[in-house]
Amino acid sequence: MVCVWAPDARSATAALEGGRIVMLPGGFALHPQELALRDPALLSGAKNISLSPDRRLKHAAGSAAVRMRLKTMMARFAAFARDTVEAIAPHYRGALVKGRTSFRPAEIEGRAVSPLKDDTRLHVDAFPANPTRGKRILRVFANVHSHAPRHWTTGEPFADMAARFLPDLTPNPPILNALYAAVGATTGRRSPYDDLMLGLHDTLKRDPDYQAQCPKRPQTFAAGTVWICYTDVVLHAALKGQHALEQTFLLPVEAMAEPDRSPLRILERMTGRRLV
Ligand SMILES: O=C(O)CCC(=O)C(=O)O
Ligand SMILES: [Fe+2]
Repeated sequence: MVCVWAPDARSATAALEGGRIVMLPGGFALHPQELALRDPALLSGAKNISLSPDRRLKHAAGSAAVRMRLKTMMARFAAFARDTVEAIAPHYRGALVKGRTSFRPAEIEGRAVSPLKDDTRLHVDAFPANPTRGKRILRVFANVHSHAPRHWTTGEPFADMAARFLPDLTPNPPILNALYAAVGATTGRRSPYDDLMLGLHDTLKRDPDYQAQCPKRPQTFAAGTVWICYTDVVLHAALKGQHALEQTFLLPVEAMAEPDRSPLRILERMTGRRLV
């Protein structure tokens, strides 16, 4: 079973750390004045509108009033997401580092994107320009469509996938990662962990045989539902759907209930070396 419905606190933390998706029947709804924001015309030059933790809105078109409404809606979702994670996984209280909030008003299906940006291909998340240096990527999603579900597929367990692809990957020479940081191509220096995670992300998306033949399971998120998972271990592809909100949190591995289940520790065991 990949999805778990509204578990109690101990089991939610264990489910998330075990690579499951925790689903909640609701809890976040748009306000009446926000309904009209569900409009792909508000996107400007990107697939998502984003709000940074320091409250800068990016990739949003529209008047100052519309942009203010977007900001208010996204900030409200960010607060909801934190309250929700802290309620279902109290173990993480005080340790969650807030990342970006995103609003996704475009239909996924049929969108033209380059292979590496194509989230309809199964992948684990890794941020090319924002290395996490081992921190977990925990994401909260809400389907705010009036009625249509959002469709994902999920794949095999992380360790099975990593066992298949890790032998072909080598971390960058440290000098290259230092250079990326020095020229501002990355925020902070990439670690070997970041190299391997991005390597897995890219290798998966570029491998049509794996995409076609790997184990897959459909996941449907009905309009109104909220779901939470560690997208650095859950192999996922978003196939179809429109109008979602998403909040990213980073969590230090030491703040997990079971740090050994982190991709950092899994990859360190598999490679026999320290990766951060
Ligand atoms: O938009 C979605 O439903 C998920 C897309 C995705 O793969 C991601 O945000 O990491
Ligand atoms: Fe993803």
